[in-house]
Amino acid sequence: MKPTIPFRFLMIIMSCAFGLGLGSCVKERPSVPKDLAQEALIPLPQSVHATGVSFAIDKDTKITYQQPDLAIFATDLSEYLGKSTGFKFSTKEANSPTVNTIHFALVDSIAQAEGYVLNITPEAITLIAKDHAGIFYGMQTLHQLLPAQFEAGLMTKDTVYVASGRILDFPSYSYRGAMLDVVRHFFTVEDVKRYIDLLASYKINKLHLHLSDDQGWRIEIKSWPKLTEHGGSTEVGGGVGGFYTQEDYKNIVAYAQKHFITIVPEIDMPGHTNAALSSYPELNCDGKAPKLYTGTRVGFSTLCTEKEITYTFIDDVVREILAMTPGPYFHIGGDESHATPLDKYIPFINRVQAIVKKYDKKVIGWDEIAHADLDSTVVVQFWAQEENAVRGIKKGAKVLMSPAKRAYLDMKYDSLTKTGLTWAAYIEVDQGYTWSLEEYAEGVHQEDIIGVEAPLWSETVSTIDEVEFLAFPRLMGIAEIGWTAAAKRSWDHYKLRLAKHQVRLDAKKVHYYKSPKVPWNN
Ligand code: TNX
Repeated sequence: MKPTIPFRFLMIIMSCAFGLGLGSCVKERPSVPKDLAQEALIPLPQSVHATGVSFAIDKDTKITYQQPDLAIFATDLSEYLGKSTGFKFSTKEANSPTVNTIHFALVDSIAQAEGYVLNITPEAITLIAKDHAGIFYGMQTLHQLLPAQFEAGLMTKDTVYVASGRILDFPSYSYRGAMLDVVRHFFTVEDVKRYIDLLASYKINKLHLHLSDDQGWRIEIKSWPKLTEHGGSTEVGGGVGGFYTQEDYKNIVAYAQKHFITIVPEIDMPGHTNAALSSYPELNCDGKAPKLYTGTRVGFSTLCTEKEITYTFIDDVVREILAMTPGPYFHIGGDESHATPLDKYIPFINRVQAIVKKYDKKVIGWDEIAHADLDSTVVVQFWAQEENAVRGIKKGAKVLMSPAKRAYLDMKYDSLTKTGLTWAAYIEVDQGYTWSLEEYAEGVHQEDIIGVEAPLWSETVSTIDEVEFLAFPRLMGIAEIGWTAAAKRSWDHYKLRLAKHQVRLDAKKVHYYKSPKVPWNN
């Protein structure tokens, strides 16, 4: 039986009165929100000033933009608002906002890249930024100020109100990333796009794809076709694996670009290379190809660092991938090369760095690469050993923060979590949030750090639902750590905002973990 409205109302009152569940008394978002400071925004903006009234979006609201290259944002917003209201919002170029408009403009007065100012008055909403990314991020904030039904495109057929005030916002760090291991288990182009949609809405701007490992090779290389034909044919547990054709990869890159996300491709070497070694015997020092591997051990494989063919191979792979990669980075892996002696590892990493630089790209590598020669263009991705991060800094490199104990999304939440690993820690939602980049490791200071990245390794993860379960809500906390100044963040405030996001996560059909640490509304 479908409960009638009065019955549902009574139930809510009763569950409040009898204290059934912590969150059950939390008030619904008022239909005419007036206090901008009470809105649950994630990541929290750098500054919010409320003015106590609201802007009404109705059938006469117009969307304008100050120059032609902003037309796309106006069209996107018109479609987004149109889906849920049924109204047709006109869009046109205009110098300044008039009454009942939402207006976009680029200005020189905003200093920070990706920053924006969202000014909401009863007359107009103006979104100004220094660059397109800033307009995009202001738009993500605006989405979070609208009712959650909009996330699902559900009809409201009504005037919609946005609380008035001024949000001045910019990221603390320029690198706010997530990593997906598409090797241990393969994820389709559609899966990756779904992940991109979710990342972008929390202002994450990098997606690092771990494209090769012992268990598979996931990116088509035309000059070495067996890498995917043979090396892409399996995954952990013996499934059929899979790979991205070059067209698939370009498709992912283009989709990411539209969402202001830079793809960072990784080819892990000299270790984590069994799939490549199995595809081409000449890459092995003994000239013999090992069998494909579907287990989860690490550290047993290595490219033959003394053979010239190895460097021809790497040059071909790097060249083909970079020809399709507009972003500035190439990730060379470099982790857990236990089968490569250090005196061979160092010259190997040095040569590989030179190959990447030849194609005018910046090198990123896991923290072990700090043993090699580095310069100020190199980024050391700190995951395990603080002394490697410090070693890298002393050589002039920058650091990307991914401490496994806090930022690894493949770690279980607690002992009851079904998927995931435990080698670094259990990471409950509060554990994943209550740390800061600049205070995590001694000798790693704010000026050394380019940002944060949350890796999700997929040994135990084989569906996008499982990816979402491990990533959400922890990734929202990581997004805030990268965006919002540490001094402005607090778990007590964050957990309330997170609870209010439950309706949005539900609307987006995200398979998130209902952590007992969060006072969810239902
Ligand atoms: C360590 S983190 C690895 C990966 C595993 C991961 C599992 C890193 C650079 N290497 O090969 O998948 O642990 O959590």
